Amino acid sequence: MRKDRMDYSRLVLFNLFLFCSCAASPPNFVLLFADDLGFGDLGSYGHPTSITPNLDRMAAEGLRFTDFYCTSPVCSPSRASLLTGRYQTRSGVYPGVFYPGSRGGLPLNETTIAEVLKPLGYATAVVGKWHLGVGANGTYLPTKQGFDQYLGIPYSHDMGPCRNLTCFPPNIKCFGVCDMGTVFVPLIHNEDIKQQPANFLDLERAYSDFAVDFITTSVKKNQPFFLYYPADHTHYPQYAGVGAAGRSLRGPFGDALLELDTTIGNLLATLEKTGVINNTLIFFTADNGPELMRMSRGGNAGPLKCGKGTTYEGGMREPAIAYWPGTIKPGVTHELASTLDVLPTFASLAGAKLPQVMLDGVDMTELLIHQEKSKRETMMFYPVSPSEQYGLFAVRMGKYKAHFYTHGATHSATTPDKDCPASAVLTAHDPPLLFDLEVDPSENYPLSSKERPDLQAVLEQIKKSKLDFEASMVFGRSEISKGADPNLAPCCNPQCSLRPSCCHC
Ligand code: CSN
Ligand code: MG
Repeated sequence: MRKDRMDYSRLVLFNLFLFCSCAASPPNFVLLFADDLGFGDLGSYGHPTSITPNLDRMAAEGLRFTDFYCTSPVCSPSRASLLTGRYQTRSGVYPGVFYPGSRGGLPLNETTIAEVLKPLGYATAVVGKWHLGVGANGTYLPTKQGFDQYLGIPYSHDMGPCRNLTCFPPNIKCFGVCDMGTVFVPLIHNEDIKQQPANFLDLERAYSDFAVDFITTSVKKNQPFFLYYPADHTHYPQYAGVGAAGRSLRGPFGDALLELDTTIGNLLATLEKTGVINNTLIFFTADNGPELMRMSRGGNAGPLKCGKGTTYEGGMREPAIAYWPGTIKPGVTHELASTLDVLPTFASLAGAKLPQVMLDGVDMTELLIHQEKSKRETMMFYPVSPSEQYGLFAVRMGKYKAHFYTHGATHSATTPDKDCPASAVLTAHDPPLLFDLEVDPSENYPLSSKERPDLQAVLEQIKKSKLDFEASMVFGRSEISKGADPNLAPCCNPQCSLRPSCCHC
């Protein structure tokens, strides 16, 4: 009797062992984040002359979102929300964006996706444009925020002299002007400046090689991995190396986008070659809408109104694709989703603990894998410079969006729409401007509750949701208002005497 029991417990142990060794290892994550890319910029989102075969294949074979939002119409706040699952107002990454000598950064007590995954043994790396601060002695670099490795530029590549930025044909100066009064844009490896100025014509190849090496090494070590690739492309001034320069029909923007798509192709090929493609979720989206002020050289919001800098749809609705062969079925979803939802989704898929803070994101797992309804009911729109005084500029609930304030932006100037440029001054709307985005995604035709008495209830519900949300919002101390100190701008030659130009190695 006693012996039988022993055997039985042995059998249980043996089965447990079998189960554990057979169960799939936690999935890998590749998070692709384009810069200043509009809703209408990908081939798969309708652009007639963009060349994006790899993203288009991901869109065709994965889940393509039509109603996916970032949280800010500019860069740094949008990135803070992506990595923390929290509106930028909580973390303090506002107003506007970080600059080369910025004193602040994404606060170190915020928990990033990398920090969520680290306790489970993930290898973590970021390659590309960080833009969440550098600070004194690299206080805010990615290696201080849960990433094992980093290769990239610390902020936008127009935040430095463009002198070394050449476009097609090679050795022609890029169109436009950049920030001349600061240091050359450095290429940083982990915490060290590797090049200053960064060699832009070779940068995408360096990124691709670094990312391919990171994937290959992680697979060899049998380690699950998280690769975050916030691309410099397609931010102004658009550039491309020799492989892509002059190859698109769309000029420098098309070339930059083609170069980004080519890197994505390299990553897909590496995931296939190393045999992990079926255990990897690849998620693509972008940080904010197109910079319409660059005219035909900028991005395209497709059917959406205005672009970067505004809380109209063009500023914050983005292409988004979830690709995971064998797990995510091909399709298109019109469900509401956001960059805020990436952290809870990755955490859920990995079996990781959520940070014990107020999160604004919801888990998209059921939506991705079982085509269930999104748990997200609302999307809140903060402007470039959020304030407690004005609060939310707009709220989307279901198919309706209500604008409480509208404001044009320099970044969205030059189109025929008079609501987009900065000359469209800050305007309060009471009653709010209400649109049905299912029938009017372009926000052309405000609905009137005089003609449609049924809408009164919708407006009341939206107002209540706004009040509840704002009551729950505790503004974090503003990191960007800490200002900038030119001596904090990254310099490869720190003792040199003629800053910023002597920061050249
Ligand atoms: S952003 O672009 O960093 O991608 O948002 O390169 O808001 O004043 C935005 N801005 C320079 C920029 C300035 C940028 C601003
Ligand atoms: Mg941007």
